[in-house]
Amino acid sequence: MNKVSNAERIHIAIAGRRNVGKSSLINVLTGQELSIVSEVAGTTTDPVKKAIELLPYGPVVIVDTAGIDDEGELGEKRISRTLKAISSADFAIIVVDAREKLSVEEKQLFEYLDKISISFIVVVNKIEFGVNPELLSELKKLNATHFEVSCKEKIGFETLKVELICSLPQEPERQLIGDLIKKGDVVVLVVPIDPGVPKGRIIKPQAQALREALDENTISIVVQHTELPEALNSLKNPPDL
Ligand SMILES: Nc1nc2c(ncn2[C@@H]2O[C@H](COP(=O)(O)OP(=O)(O)OP(=O)(O)O)[C@@H](O)[C@H]2O)c(=O)[nH]1
Ligand SMILES: [Mg+2]
Repeated sequence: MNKVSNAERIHIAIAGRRNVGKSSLINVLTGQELSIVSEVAGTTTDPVKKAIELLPYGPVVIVDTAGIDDEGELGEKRISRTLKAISSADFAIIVVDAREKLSVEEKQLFEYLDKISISFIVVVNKIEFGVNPELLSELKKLNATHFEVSCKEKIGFETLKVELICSLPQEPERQLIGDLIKKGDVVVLVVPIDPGVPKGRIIKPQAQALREALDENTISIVVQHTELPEALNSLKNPPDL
């Protein structure tokens, strides 16, 4: 029930110029050394996907990408892969260096995201050196929501996480059984009562399945597995589900 395939997870692309701290941000956000970090510009060369649990939101895929200011023929190929990874994501985090103004590539990236209608937030990283006021006024002009952090000093992450989760697209709730049943079907729901579940409660997927069975106007019989044989024997015909 908890297994969610990568294709079903929300994809969050992390993009920006080389060396701004994209891979560092992923490591701090996840609390794991998932991505290689180094002072050499161009460390991440290809989009790297990592399936993670972004608590309390749930399962997501984070996509680390190569810098949007990469150079040379190979650099151009990397940029086009980065843009492809961004365009197939559901949301983007654009990382910028707190000391610098926006570069041409960054401005073009914001335009690109607007054009392809991908929501994003801006993370201003390396704030322990101070924040460039011109950068802030540029971001304000662009109406870009930004958060100030230091991946090195691990500053600003509580707010960033909360706001990131609020900004993510909400997944439409997937149906558990609703698309398997129709009006008038006889449905037997076997609901095991786990000793860990508090008295008077049933767990969320069980409640959701029951609700879907009722919404579809089925004839639902709810039993524990111990009463299942008796329930089946009491039916004239085998149940539809
Ligand atoms: N001072 C400081 N350095 C940082 C911070 N975040 C990252 N760095 C350093 O910046 C350098 C680049 O970090 P990465 O996370 O590899 O940057 P990146 O954007 O993934 O770089 P590429 O993969 O090369 O595009 C490393 O030396 C990091 O240690 C920060 O908040 N403050
Ligand atoms: Mg990197």
